[in-house]
Amino acid sequence: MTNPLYDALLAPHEGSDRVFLHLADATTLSYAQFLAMADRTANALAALGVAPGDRVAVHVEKSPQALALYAACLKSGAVFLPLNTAYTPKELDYFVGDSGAALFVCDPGEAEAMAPIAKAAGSALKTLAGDGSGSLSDLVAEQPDSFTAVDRAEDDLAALLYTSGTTGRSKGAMLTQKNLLSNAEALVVTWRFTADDVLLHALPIFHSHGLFVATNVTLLAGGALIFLPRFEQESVLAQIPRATTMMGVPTFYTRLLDDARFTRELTEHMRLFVSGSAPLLADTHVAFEARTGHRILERYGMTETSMNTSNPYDGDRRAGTVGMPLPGVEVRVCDPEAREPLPTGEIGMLHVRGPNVFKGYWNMPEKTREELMEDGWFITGDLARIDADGYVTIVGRGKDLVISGGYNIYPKEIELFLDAQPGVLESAVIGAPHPDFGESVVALLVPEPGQEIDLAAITAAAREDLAGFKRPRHVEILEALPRNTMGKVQKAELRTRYAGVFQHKAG
Ligand code: MCA
Ligand code: AMP
Repeated sequence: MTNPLYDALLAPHEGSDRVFLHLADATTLSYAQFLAMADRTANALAALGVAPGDRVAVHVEKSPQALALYAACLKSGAVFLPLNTAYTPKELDYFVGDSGAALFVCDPGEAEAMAPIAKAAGSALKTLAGDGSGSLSDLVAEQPDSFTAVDRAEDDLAALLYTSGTTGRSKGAMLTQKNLLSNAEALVVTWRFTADDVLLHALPIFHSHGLFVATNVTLLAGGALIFLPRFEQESVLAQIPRATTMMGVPTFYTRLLDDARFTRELTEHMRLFVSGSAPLLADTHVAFEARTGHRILERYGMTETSMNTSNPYDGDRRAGTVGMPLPGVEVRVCDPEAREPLPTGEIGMLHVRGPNVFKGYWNMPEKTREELMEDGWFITGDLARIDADGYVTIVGRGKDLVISGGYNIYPKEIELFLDAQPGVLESAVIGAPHPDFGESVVALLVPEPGQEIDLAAITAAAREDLAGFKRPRHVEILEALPRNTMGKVQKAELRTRYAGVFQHKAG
């Protein structure tokens, strides 16, 4: 028996003195040091009673120790469940409870607030800070630095990643060993990653992009990461000279373009810039090439599928498209209702099939059946066109989704929150173009007859209940929402009406 992810991503580097992590404080961690840290962490998980298949929920700052916790889960067969650091206790309560996590690791500063959540879910609670300290680290420090990898089958779960849902309830995407490994393999080949690569890593590690795409690809290739705690302009500019590749959401690239220090000279040595998680405007693609001489390679993925398509490494990286299916991945465009393939070039619902497609939603068999068809095709919710030469263009979304700085926000979740506020009869939430985040959230509120809406109170309540990136950045009170003859709120009209709301507004 084997453990496919451990065997491919970690085992080849056991004992290696090569640098795996370049840290912001100019220190480094070799593969051997990192893997010893992972082994001690795996022993700590075992000491806490975490068994293969158990979920480990993780709400911590980005750090080598947090990454070692991921590696420890892979090696010990636990299911890694990373959570956005912006989530509030109210949001976390659902994820920890729904997943039935055996262990919940949080920041020491929030341990008190998290204790009741862990207790209600029956999870052990340990802490880990961004500087690597905490009660988990204390336990890890006492452990031996060798751990025998636990056997895993291809179909066993490696990770559970929650994605927000159209109904307002988040769904846990079950990702298997095979899902993650097949995707890393496809990306290493497609993007030509080697042991010589040094990837500038400024993404969070609680999402597919920073965790699986950037990290798994680097591990599989045996390269190194410049592991920054977050995207921060100064440190990114300072580190670019040491990197060969960078991965980011479009906001990273528009911010860099806004800085005169981001020049052709600074980036001349770079091999590759990859963009994804949100649409890269064709204008940004063009401006980036004009400034640096590099054509950003745009790819397209989802939490449920990891990466699906990519522009070619050699060949035409076409602005505004997301390229062709990765090796082993099939895509088709179908009629949204009939679910039958449409002729080439027509716009319809994009379906994806392949070893990358997840196993289903955690404890949601009906949702799984709705979106993952029996013959393996997954209905992405994205509207697309496939040209005769195979290039896929995402033209819009069939799902009511806002993507802000690479984070997904489902309007329904915000509407449910707003509707429950005193004085609010109903609400509509839409995304409007935003110069920094691509899109940001606009909320339109209708008061109960004869009542006043207290916007300050709603803002305060939003701070309690909603992660910062979900909070509306523009709120207006309307007498009524525009509706069609069927009584349905006309969001398209609202989107047109509020399209310019952030264009001249900072923040
Ligand atoms: C932070 N804020 C945001 C966002 N991020 N508001 C809207 N959208 C955002 N994305 C708010 C905070 O709540 C705070 O508000 C204020 O901005 C400053 O926070 P700070 O943390 O300093 O912000 P930042 O450092 O400027 O962060 C922006 C960022 C970050 C660098 C673009 O959001 C980021 O790293 N995004 C990457 C997301 C990502 O990795 N997505 C991949 C998903 P206040 O002041 O009110 O408190 S995986 C995926 O989509 C699929 C699989 C795929 O294809 O990759
Ligand atoms: P997530 O829930 O984070 O997995 O977000 C996945 C969604 O992000 C997809 O369904 C798309 O709507 C969007 N997305 C990811 N990459 C791209 C891209 N390159 N262009 C357009 N949309 C993208």
